[in-house]
Amino acid sequence: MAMQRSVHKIKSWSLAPRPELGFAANRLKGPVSKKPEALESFVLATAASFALVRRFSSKPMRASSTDLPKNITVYYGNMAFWRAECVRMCLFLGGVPFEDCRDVKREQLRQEGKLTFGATPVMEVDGRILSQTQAMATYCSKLAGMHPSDPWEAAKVEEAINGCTDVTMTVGKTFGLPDDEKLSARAALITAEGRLTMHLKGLEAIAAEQGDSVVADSITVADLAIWRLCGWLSSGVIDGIPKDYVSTFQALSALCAKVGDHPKVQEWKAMHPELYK
Ligand SMILES: N[C@@H](CCC(=O)N[C@@H](CS)C(=O)NCC(=O)O)C(=O)O
Repeated sequence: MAMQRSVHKIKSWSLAPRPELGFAANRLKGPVSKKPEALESFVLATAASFALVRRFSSKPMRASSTDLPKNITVYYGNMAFWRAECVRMCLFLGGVPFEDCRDVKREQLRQEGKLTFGATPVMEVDGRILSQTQAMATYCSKLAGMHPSDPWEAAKVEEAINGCTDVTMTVGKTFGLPDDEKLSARAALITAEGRLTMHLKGLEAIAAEQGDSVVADSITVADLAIWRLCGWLSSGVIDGIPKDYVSTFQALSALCAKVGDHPKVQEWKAMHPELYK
């Protein structure tokens, strides 16, 4: 499927030293020269390089089109489950062309040696296979220019995606239960002290740090993942999890509303009306 690539402008930045970075001087292990002027130039040069890194790191960097792989295929069923959907949507939002393959059966993928860990989603990138949601999300987020280059923010993205995995594992454990045990097990999960509530409180805390997103002022692959995770939990398809359960988490609700309002997200939903009614 050919996707239109968005044009990114790179804002200019200068190497001018920033006085607020004077802390760099305090972190030096020792002067390279005893001469005060040499020390001063060393400190200024160090401060300038810190300034460069800080300015650069506040902007996500999209891989240039020459860095992009030639062929990307994402394999998963025709479901908007967060694992595949955050990966697909991340590529879509970043204008990275990919083939969205939803009709190849798991058995065929297995026979073709594409299921490294036996599970989906997986993606094929110029003939190589990548699996595990976390890895794919980070990889696609980098290709799409949506991955924070600030290490802390990047870690928060990963933390949130791991939180989505915790939720999935906890809910997933109830799927195999006999019907008469399933509802009571899920009722226990959603009490104030329940395990699902505990996981969602974690995601809520992450979103609440910025009010309505994982990272300030930008949409990340983690926001997409949380949005779809909450969509799943609120869809009414999981018997015993009431549709309004997630709405009790304010920051998560605000995050979901914000992601849902994003023009590219609306565009994506319009492309898949059968999944987003
Ligand atoms: N650790 C994997 C788990 C993926 C996973 O559990 N996928 C499900 C579908 S959403 C699956 O393929 N389950 C079948 C199985 O594990 O045998 C990941 O992070 O992607």
